[in-house]
Amino acid sequence: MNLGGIERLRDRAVEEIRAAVDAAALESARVKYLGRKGSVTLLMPALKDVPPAERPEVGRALNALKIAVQEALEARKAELQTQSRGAGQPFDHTLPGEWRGLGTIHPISRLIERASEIFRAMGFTVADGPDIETVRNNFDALNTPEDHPSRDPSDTFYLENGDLLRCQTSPVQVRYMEAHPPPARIIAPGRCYRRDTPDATHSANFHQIEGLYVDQQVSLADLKGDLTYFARRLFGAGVALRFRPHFFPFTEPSVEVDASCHVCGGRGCRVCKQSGWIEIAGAGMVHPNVFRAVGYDRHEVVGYAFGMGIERMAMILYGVPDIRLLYENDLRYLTQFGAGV
Ligand code: 2NL
Repeated sequence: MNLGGIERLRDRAVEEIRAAVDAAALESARVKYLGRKGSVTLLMPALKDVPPAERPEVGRALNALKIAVQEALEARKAELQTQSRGAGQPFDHTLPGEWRGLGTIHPISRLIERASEIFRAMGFTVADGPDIETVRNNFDALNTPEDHPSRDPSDTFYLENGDLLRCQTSPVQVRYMEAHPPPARIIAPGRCYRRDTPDATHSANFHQIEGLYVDQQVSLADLKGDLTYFARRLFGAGVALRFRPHFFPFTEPSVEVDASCHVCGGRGCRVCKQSGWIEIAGAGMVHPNVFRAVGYDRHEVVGYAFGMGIERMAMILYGVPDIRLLYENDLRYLTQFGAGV
C-alpha cells in the first residue's frame, strides 16, 4: 500500500459512485468500497504493516479516502432523490402529469371586470382606495347627518381608534376629488362592510361599484343616458330603465334605478317578484355640501354619482339564488361560471 495506490482507489471509487444510475447501483458501489469486505474497508487493517516512519501520512491518506467515498455516496444519493419521483425510480418524462384543474374567475371579479370595461369605454377611469376609512371620508364629507342611522355602531364596523370599515366606496371619490381638480370621471369598484345579519340577500361583506362624473355641464339627463347605455351593454340591448324619486344625503335630487327584468322581459316572474322591474342602482346629482367638503367650487361644477351592488347584479345576471353561494368557496358551484372574463 502506498499513497499513489490510495489516490487511484479514491478516483476509481468516486467515478463509479458518480456514474450510479439508480439507488440499486449506488448501493452496490457502497458495498464494493465501504461494505464489510469492501476494498476501502479492507485497506484499513493493512496500516499496521506500513513502516512506522510513513504511517502517519498513509493513515491521513486512508482517512481522507474514506471521507471522500462517503461524501461522494451522499452527494449522488441526494442527486438521485431530486431526479426521481419516489421509490428510487429515475424520472420518467413519458408519465402523464398530475391534473390540478384550471382555476376560474370568481363571478364577482368577472362582473367588476365587465362593468369596468364598459365604463372605461365611456371615458371613466378606475380608482381605488383603502377599506379602512375615516369617519370624515365615509360620512362627514358625504353630507351624512350626525344622527343618521348608518353611523350607528350597530350598522357600521368601527375600529378602536375611531376609524371604520367603509360602508360604501364613496370615500374613494372623496379622496379622488381632493387630489384632482375637476373635471372628474371615475368609477370605484371595491369591497364594502356593513353590520348586516347574513341571509339569502345580505352579507356583512359585499362589493359596490360607484361612479362619479363632475364637469361644468352635467345633468340628470346624462345620468339617465349613461346608466341606460351601461345597462344595455351589460344586460342586453332590450333592457329598459326607470328612475324613481328617492333620497340620499349625498345627492339632490336622488333616484333609484330599476331595470326591466331580463328574465321575463317585464311581464312579471319569480325573479322580479311579478313587478317586471329589478332595482339595480341608487344615484343622483352630487350634493353641493359634498363639493364644499372636497374643495370643489359648487358654483363652477355639477356632477352625477351612482352606486350599485355587485352581488345583487351577479345574482340577477347569473341567476344566483343565495348570496352565500358566492362566498362559501364551493368549487362545484363557482367553477360553473367558466374560465376567463
Ligand atoms: C346605493 C346608493 C349611491 C352615491 C352612491 C356618491 C358619491 C359621492 C358623492 C355623491 Cl363622492 N354620491 N355616491 C350617490 C348616490 C347613490 O349609492 O343604493 N348603492 C347601492
